[in-house]
Amino acid sequence: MKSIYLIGFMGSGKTTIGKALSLSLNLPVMDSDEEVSRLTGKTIVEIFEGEGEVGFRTLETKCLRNLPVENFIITTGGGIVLKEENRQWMRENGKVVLLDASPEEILKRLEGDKTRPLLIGEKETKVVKILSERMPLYLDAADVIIDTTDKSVETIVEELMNRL
Ligand code: SKM
Repeated sequence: MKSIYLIGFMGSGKTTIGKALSLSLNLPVMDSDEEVSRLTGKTIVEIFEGEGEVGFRTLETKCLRNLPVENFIITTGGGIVLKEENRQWMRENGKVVLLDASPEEILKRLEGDKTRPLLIGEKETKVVKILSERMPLYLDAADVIIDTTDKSVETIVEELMNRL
């Protein structure tokens, strides 16, 4: 089967759902952020500090194209949809699932998380702003949309499996 790309904002649950889905479907999972780190030997924070967001996006696009397009679950960086070529790549090569969550839920899940360079400072304002700017791009890429707000991991995975 074609790979399943999980997309969504930081804190939308891609990593957690990716692992649970991997067990349910018996498919391995890979993560685009982890691939970027593996390729460069640097953390995402270090890449943002050294090469800026533009440098990171170039590496992210390169890594996306090297991830398997069959029989894998691919969890993606929250901004992977910013590039039209990435949205197109995922649409053409896999099944794209958007994990949606309200800004309130996202803020709750990201409490104390210091690994997100784009959210340094006024986190609340930034989440609302970036999420609303990106929503059209997430919707453009997605084949399936799952609202994760106030749902258990089991419920989300069950819903997702029914809609694949
Ligand atoms: O890919 C990382 C990075 O921190 C950028 C990002 C974003 O733009 O939403 C999300 C993270 O997964």
